[in-house]
Amino acid sequence: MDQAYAHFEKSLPGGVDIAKAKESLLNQKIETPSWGYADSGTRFQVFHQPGAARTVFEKLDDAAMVHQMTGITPSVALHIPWDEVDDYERVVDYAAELDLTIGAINPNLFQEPEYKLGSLCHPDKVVRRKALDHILECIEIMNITGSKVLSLWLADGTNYPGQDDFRARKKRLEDTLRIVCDALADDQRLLIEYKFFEPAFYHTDLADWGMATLLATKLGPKAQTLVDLGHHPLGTNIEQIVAYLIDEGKLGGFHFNSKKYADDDLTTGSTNPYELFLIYNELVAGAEDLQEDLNVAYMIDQSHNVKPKVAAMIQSVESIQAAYAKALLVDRQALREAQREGDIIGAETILRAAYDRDVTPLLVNVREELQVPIAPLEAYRQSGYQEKIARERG
Ligand code: PSV
Ligand code: MN
Repeated sequence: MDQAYAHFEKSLPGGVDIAKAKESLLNQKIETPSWGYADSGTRFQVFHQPGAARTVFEKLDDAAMVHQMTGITPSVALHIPWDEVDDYERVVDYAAELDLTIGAINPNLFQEPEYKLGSLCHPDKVVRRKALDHILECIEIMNITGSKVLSLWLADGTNYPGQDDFRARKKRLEDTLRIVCDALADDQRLLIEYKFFEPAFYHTDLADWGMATLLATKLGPKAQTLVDLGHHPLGTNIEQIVAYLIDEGKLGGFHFNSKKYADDDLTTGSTNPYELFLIYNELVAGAEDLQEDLNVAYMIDQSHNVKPKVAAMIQSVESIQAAYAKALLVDRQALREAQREGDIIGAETILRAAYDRDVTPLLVNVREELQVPIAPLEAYRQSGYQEKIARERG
């Protein structure tokens, strides 16, 4: 054991079980999104990046690099049809050669001309059927890729008051998603993602966690809620939403990213690391109190419009890992005591002490055990991979 780590362990409060914290970090898994490796932009401009992945295979190559550097990103989410291929077995085999698996399948219900008035909520049943068929096709893909998560973001909404009937749309959505849930195997889950606006600007059919969770509850155990950190109005207390969903057994997964204004899709922890820590604090406390694995799909959902993509992903993984490490170091017993006694300053100080802690020695220790570089981002930047893909992919 090196000196820095020994010193780190000695400085921890008595209530922290460091062996358990280390075990949790060794088992942490974060899924990266195929689309985070490809060119992306805003509605104003897409800035092409030399070396940006052009095919699903190149996206997997990049994801494999992230996994090689971090050791905790073994699966990749696909977006259909962005990642559409004739032969998904080939994708699975290619991923396996890279030590990766295919994770969540994301249907795309927002880029066809027919979806102008919505997809699953569209007033015309022919369009609803098209959207449903696309999801059913995604379930078939899941069956080939071995994916357990169908990740559904519904872009449906209206732009003007009176444009459509809220209740009729709600009913259409419920009816189609029942068919979707029936088509899923018992070990597959539908994760329902909400977002309060965009692309629709008057109303969104699944605007917040309450609507998503109400629907998931009606749909039964195969359906859960997905929390995308960028999908809330400013000032929303996301950690409270997370706590509620854990308590209801409805927290299905995350889309990690960071925002300053709306759905900015910036790299996780870049503008709000304390919020990320507070979210992990609820996850750790929830798992401890319930004494069970919460079975949450931890996924990143970012577009790296200006940052180099692979480096941005590694940077995000490091931020998430650090937030988790800090949350694992909260002295829970002391926190509970402070809460019982109404010691507000004491309780907050306990949280801040964990947040302010330098977890580098712990993460170095974990990375050594995972047999990955002790400083993944730095190692990546020195690896020459970025230059290589820029050269090879043009
Ligand atoms: C929508 O903003 C979203 O968060 C959904 O998860 C999409 O599938 C993803 O971004 C990619 O556009
Ligand atoms: Mn998302």
